[in-house]
Parts: sequence; C-alpha cells; structure tokens
Amino acid sequence: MHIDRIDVYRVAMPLTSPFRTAFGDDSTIEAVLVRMDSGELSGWGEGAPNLPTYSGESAAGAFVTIREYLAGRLVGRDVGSGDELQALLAPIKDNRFAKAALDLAWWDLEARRREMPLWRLLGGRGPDVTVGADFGVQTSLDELLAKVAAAVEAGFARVKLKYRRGWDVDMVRTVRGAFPDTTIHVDCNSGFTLADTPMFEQLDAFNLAMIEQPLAHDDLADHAELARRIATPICLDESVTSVDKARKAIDLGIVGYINIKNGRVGGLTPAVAIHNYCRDKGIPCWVGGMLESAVGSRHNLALATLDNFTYPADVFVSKRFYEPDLAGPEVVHSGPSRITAPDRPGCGSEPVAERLEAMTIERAEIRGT
Ligand code: OSB
Ligand code: MG
Repeated sequence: MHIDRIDVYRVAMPLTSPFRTAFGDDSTIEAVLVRMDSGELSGWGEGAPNLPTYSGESAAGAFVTIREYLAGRLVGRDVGSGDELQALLAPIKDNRFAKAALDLAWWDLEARRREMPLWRLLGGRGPDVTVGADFGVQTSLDELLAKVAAAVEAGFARVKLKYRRGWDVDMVRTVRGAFPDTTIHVDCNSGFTLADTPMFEQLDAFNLAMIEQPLAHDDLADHAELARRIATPICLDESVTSVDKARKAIDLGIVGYINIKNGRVGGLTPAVAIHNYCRDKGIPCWVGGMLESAVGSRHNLALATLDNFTYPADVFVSKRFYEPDLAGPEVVHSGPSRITAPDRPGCGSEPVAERLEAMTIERAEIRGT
C-alpha cells in the first residue's frame, strides 16, 4: 500500500471529571491523532500518552517526533504489512506512543482497503468484547462505594480500583467488605517500591484478582522479588513495552497477567505479537487503555477480540470520559459489561471534523516527494 500523505494532530480532550491516579490528577488528556492517506482512502490512528507522567513520553513530544523523524520514513513508500512499517520506524528508539499512532493508522487503512472490519483482519474470535469498570481515586470512600455499587448493579464483570498512598489498604478493605464476591483488582501505576512490601502482604487478605504495576514503570527485577513475597498475582502494565520485555517478565516469574496497550507497546503490530507470545507461554492477558477517543478505543476493542484476552478489557463507553467524544460514532454498551466492535470497514471510527478542529493544539502535514 502506497503512503501518499500523513497528517498529525496534537489534541487536548477535556475530561467530564478529573482522573486521579498514583501518577497525577488530570482534567484533560493530550493525544496525537494521525491520518494516513493512500489514494482515495484514509486511515486514522491515535497515541494518547498525555503528560510524561505515565511514561517518559508526552503528546507534545510524540507530535514533534512524528513530524520530524517518523512520518518521513513512511510517506512516498509502499508499506505492505505492520511488520514492514515497524521495520521502517525501528532506527528511531522508543517513542512507542508516536509509533502506535502511525501503526494504528496503517491498520485502519489496510482494513478499509480490504473492506473488512479491523477485528476480523486481526483474526479476532468475534465482535463482542467483555469490558470492566474502572474507578480513579475519589474524594471519599462513600463516593467510591456508591460508584462500585452502580457498576455491580449494571452487571460489570470486574472492577478496577486506582490505588495510591492514602487511598490504599483501608480503601480495599472497605470495598471488599461491601462487595465480598466481586472480581476486583488494584492499579498502582508504579507508585511504590520494595520498601512497601509489608503493605502488599496485607493485600493478600482481600482476594484481589491481581495487583497492577506496583513498582517502578521500567522495573522488572524488583517486581520479581515482590512476586516471591506475596500471593496475589502481579499484572505488569508500564514495564512491558515489547515482546522482549514480556519474555523477561515471564522468565523472571513475575506475571500472573499482562496488560497490553496499543499505545504503550508501539501499535497493533507489537501488541498482537506480545499477545501471541503470552498465549504460547500460557500467560493470560487483557487490553488496557489510555483514555483514548473513540478512534483509539475502537483500535483497542479490535485488539481485545483476540483469543488470549481472557480478563475484561479497559475499554469504556465514550460518555465515561468525554462529552462529546472527539471521534464518532460514540462508543456504547451492547449489553451488560459488553462492547461490540463495529461491523464497518476499518476500526469503525474517525474524528468529527469540527470537534477535531476545536480540540487541536497544533497540526502538521507530511507529503511524499
Ligand atoms: O495504567 O491503565 C493505566 C489511564 C491512563 C493512563 C494509564 C492507565 C489508565 C487507566 C484507565 O487505568 C484506562 C482507561 O480508563 O481507559
Ligand atoms: Mg495500568
């Protein structure tokens, strides 16, 4: 497929309410959106690193990296596969959210060219995906309990709770006390160190499905030590950025689960490769998200249709975070705890032109020579 032109947008998407985690309190999410053109067709991709607080990457940096270093490696060329695209970008180290925006746009374009839904092109088991509920740090335990009660009532298959200092063991004890049978896990977003091992040992009493990314964002060795000291399974998010890191995490005996995010690993191409590697090793996975617009969320949804994603995904309906969503059609539930991948060519979403314009901070166009 010949890449004629790439447009990149750095956007700021206002959240309906602040999202509070161990790495910060955000009221806006910054992302890069990429439109990739081939002939009459366009595909859309997204990378949503926001500020450099989750990883070292930011939307501002991703925008410059795409404009200056990445897009020029693709325009004017024939790119026949995701692997070929990744090989062309490989001389540029890291910058995975930036690469993901390009990789996703390529896959969307390829699926549109073949006139098939992206989930089918990826080899998914079917369009229906089981999704979970997710709650950031709240202003009070009563507020959290009310939200968890509503999620359980609505039939969500699992509940993820953001976890940070001051919103820790007592919070879990309270929620577990009120909901003894609900599948619950906590996400620490790399907020702790091995010195907190006694606190993690206390969590073993609460039958959590897993503890997500307890230690530093780029660590493996300390996670291996923690895994030896606690019974609750560990799930890595931030630390697994490639198949190679997944291999090391598995060989070190760290992981009960791996959270796979398109943005964090550099796109659908590496995400599918990590999924396949984990499947062959018998390690269950689930799909994570970064508060993407409907474009990125529908790419996440397509990924989540693969067969080794056995724990409910962090894919959310548009209204959970955005009113309105930058992209359409808006993401909605198709049943309790379920979102269905669209039966349309490609990922099934694209930006709504006037919203894209209103939310754009800067934009660039890269054409072939
Ligand atoms: O660690 O999974 C994470 C959101 C932004 C950045 C990092 C994370 C998250 C989430 C929420 O946990 C996922 C979502 O709600 O889409
Ligand atoms: Mg996480």
